[in-house]
Amino acid sequence: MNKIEKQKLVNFVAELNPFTVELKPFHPRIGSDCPHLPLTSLCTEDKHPTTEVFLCFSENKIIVAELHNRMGEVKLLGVWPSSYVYRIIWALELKDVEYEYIEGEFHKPDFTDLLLKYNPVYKKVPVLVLDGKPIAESTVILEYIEETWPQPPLLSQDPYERAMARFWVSFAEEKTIPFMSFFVAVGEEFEKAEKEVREVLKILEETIGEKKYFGGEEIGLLDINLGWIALLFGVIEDIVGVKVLVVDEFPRLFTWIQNFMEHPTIKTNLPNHQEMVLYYKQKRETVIPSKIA
Ligand SMILES: N[C@@H](CCC(=O)N[C@@H](CS)C(=O)NCC(=O)O)C(=O)O
Repeated sequence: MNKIEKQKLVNFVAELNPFTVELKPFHPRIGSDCPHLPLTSLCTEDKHPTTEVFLCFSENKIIVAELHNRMGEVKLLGVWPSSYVYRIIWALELKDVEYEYIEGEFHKPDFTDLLLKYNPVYKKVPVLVLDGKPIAESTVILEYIEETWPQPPLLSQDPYERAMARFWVSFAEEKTIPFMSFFVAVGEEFEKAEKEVREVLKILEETIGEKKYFGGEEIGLLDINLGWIALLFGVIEDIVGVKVLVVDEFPRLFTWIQNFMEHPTIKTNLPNHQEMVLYYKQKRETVIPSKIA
C-alpha cells in the first residue's frame, strides 16, 4: 500500500461514526490488549486488492491499527545500470511501493541461478518477484504494477487514451533496434542507423507536442518506457561522439529529457552519467573490433 492509498483510508476511517461499526472479536494477528476488528468492508479484495486493514476500537475512537499488504514480499531482481530495470524502479518508486531490490551481476553463479529459477525463458532482468511468484519482461511488469498499485496512475482513466499510450509503448519497443545499431555499428551501417534514429526522434517530437510529459502533466507509462532515452541516449552520444538529440532540432524532446530527469522521484533514482559512460564504452569496445575484422 502506498502513502496516498494509506492517507485515503485513514481519512475515510476518520469520518466513520464508530457506533455504526460492528465490533468484532479480537483479531489474533494483531496481538495487543485493545479490542480489534478487521474492517473488511473497507478493503474488499476487488477494491483494494493489495490491502487489508485492521482497526482498533478504543475509547469511542476508531484508529487504524494495522495496514497489511496482501501482496506480501515484493522483490526486484536487477543489474546495474540496466534501463529496463530502471523502468521498474521508477514505477515502484513513483507509486511508493515497498520492495527489496536485489542487484546482481550476470557472471556471478548465485545470481544466474536466481535468474534461471525466476526467468528460465529469457534469463534476463528485470524480474519482479511477488511472494515467490516471478513476472518477467519490463512492459509486462509495468502493466502489472499499474493494475496492482493504481495510485498515482500511469495510465489515463479514458480507454482511448490508454490505448494510445499502449500504441506508443509498442512503437517505442519496436524502435529500439536502430538505437542499438547507432551504438555499435560502423561505416554505412552507422549512417543508416543515425538516419533511422532521427526519424524515430522526429515522430516522438511530434507525439509529445506541447505537453510536459508524454503522460501530460504527470509522468505516465510511455514516459517510463521511453525513460531509457533520457537516461542512456546522452551516454551513447558521448561514447560514439555524435550528437543527434540537440535542442535546435528536437526542442520538445530536449525539454522532456530535462523535465523527466529533474522529476524528484526520477532524479533520486538515476545512475551516475560518467560511470555509465565508462561501463558502456567497455561494452562497445568488446563488440566493435569483431565488426571491423
Ligand atoms: N525485453 C526485456 C529486455 C530485458 C533485457 O534485455 N535485460 C538485459 C539487461 S539490460 C539482460 O538481462 N540481459 C541478459 C544478459 O546480458 O545476459 C524487458 O523489457 O525486460
